[in-house]
Amino acid sequence: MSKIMLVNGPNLNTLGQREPEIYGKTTLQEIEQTIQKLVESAGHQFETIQSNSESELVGWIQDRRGYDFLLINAAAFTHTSVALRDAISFSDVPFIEIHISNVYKRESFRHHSYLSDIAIGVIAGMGAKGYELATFFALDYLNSR
Ligand code: DHK
Repeated sequence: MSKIMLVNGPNLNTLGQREPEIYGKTTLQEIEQTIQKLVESAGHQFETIQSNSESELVGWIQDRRGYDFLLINAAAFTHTSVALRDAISFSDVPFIEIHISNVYKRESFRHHSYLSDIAIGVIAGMGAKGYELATFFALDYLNSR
């Protein structure tokens, strides 16, 4: 049994209400429930966190050093946080970087990520479905280890 973690960063608690033309109408709770079902029905353990606090996310990821797989939408911290990058590197957990929107079609400050070059892969622009696609990848990855 592997441990898969889903991490969501700042403002993603407002999904469903926040700029639905960009982020869609699916709520974070719906996303978390969908991913939990996928992970648990494959026989793995699931844990999730959403935080608006960089410090809380860093602490949580540090504490999960050696877990098996991380699915992370760091939201705005993607573009700003060396601290989050360092925590993920320390945790030594393989991960997929997720973005709901296609960040490359948006403002140029969203084009840079502090995480992409240390991620296994990046999913952007596929809406809430991106979380499911990342989970399918993670399950496959863990199966083939
Ligand atoms: C979510 C955010 O909150 C933004 O700050 C990022 C990302 C994009 C997303 O598309 O999921 O720039």
